[in-house]
Amino acid sequence: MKKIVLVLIVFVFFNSCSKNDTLQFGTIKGKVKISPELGINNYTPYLVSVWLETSQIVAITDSAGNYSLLNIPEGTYNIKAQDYLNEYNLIEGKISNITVNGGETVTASDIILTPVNNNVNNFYFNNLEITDSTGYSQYLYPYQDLVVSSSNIKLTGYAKKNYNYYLDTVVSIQINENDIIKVNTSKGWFSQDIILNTSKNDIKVWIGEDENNSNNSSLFETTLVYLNNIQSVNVELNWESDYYSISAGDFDIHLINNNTNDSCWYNNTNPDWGIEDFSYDDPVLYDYTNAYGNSYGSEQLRIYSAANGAYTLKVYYFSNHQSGSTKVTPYISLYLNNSYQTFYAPEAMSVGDTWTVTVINVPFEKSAISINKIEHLSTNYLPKKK
Ligand SMILES: [Ca+2]
Ligand SMILES: [Ca+2]
Repeated sequence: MKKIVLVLIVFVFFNSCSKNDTLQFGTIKGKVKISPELGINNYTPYLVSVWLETSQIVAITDSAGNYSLLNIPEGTYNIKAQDYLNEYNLIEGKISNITVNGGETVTASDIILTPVNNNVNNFYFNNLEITDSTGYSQYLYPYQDLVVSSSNIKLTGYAKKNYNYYLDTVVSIQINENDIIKVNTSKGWFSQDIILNTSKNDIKVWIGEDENNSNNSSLFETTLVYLNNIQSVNVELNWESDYYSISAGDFDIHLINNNTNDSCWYNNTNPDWGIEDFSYDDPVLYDYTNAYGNSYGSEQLRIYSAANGAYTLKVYYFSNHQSGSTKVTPYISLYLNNSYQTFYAPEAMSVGDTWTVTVINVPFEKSAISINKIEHLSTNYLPKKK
């Protein structure tokens, strides 16, 4: 034991003597490479910064990735190197414990560059768009309902693994629950013809071949709506009185879905009819203010494209907000796609009367048949105002 301690003391003594005598300098040479796991074959580590940790000594690589760190005081060092694959992707490498002796040149092991943020935003899409048969293009946005005019469309975009600037990848596309389509990218770009179902199409696009789509970081979801046969409904309700013009009275549109017996009216202005969670077949009721600023003005009801079925249109005379006249004759303008009809109540109505105007059949095989029947204070089936 005593012997070992003595040897150590002698070693320290000689070592410190030589340092104090003259400061010695050496050189470190080496090479910077990119990790082969990234699959980036044509990366050139040219003008990459290389430096000694805990010193100001820096070098820049030549076009073969070689560097020389000069005039390094004797000692042991860590060496770092950094470069950018592109504006987003910093790559970095480090080697440790390289010892330099005075007057010598050390050849260090290669510095291997890998992405700094390997786990952050690994994947990304750009310029995802669809083009229909007429050449009309629209960009896609996540969780959007986008209406397209044909069932055959082209889906194009740019897809990359973030750190992998050069390597092409595979994009997987799934429409509703159909088979997954796999398409190779070319310099990141891909293009695929797809066929849509009528109405709603849930689109999923992700980077990679993973069937289970477990890597959700790359998942892009949106909805494309193809309506091959638009059945638009537009109802406008107006009325006049013999005394106070349109301010007299408050009439309400009731459009009843005969399949479900649900009514769209001012207290149920936007029910989900037809396909669930799909807005294009839902009615929307607009209750306008009148010339006096009251909310009981004219009313309008629209369906972008109604689901097949029968819809009964009624008008209810809720109340007369004016003193004076109570007898009022409302009228309906009905647009079924481009065909237009006007219906007048067959007689002036009193408060509490219900006018059954027509039944609208979808698809529109013919114009809506007028029923034009008024029931006087006899109906309790229409919802009451709260
Ligand atoms: Ca009303
Ligand atoms: Ca719906």
